[in-house]
Amino acid sequence: MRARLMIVPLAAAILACGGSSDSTAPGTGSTGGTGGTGGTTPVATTSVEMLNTSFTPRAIRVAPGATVTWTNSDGIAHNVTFAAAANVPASANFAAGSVALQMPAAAGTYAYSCTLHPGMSGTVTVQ
Ligand SMILES: [Cu+2]
Repeated sequence: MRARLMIVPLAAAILACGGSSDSTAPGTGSTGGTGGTGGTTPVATTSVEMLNTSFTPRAIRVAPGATVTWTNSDGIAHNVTFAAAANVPASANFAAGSVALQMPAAAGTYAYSCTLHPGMSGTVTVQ
């Protein structure tokens, strides 16, 4: 009985070692994922085009408080709606022309989307 009880902790220790080396591998994987995000390096611009139901460029980088202009080239209605934390008022739906919105003064990456089209999203990085 006691001998078995001693074997169990040993087995657990071995499993723990295996587990920790396994968790290292996913960590490396997620680092690769970060590299993938790096693939969408924010573009320094204050102009975003709405085309083919997507924002182009999808990720932009602006100065604090900058005014960003979204131009709809799609011929169908879109909008620009930031997450509430950004404290940027949502645009109306518009099918042509453009809308200009002032970005937050606080540094950060702010996600926004078109609420009419799931998956139509972008980010503004203020820095
Ligand atoms: Cu849309």
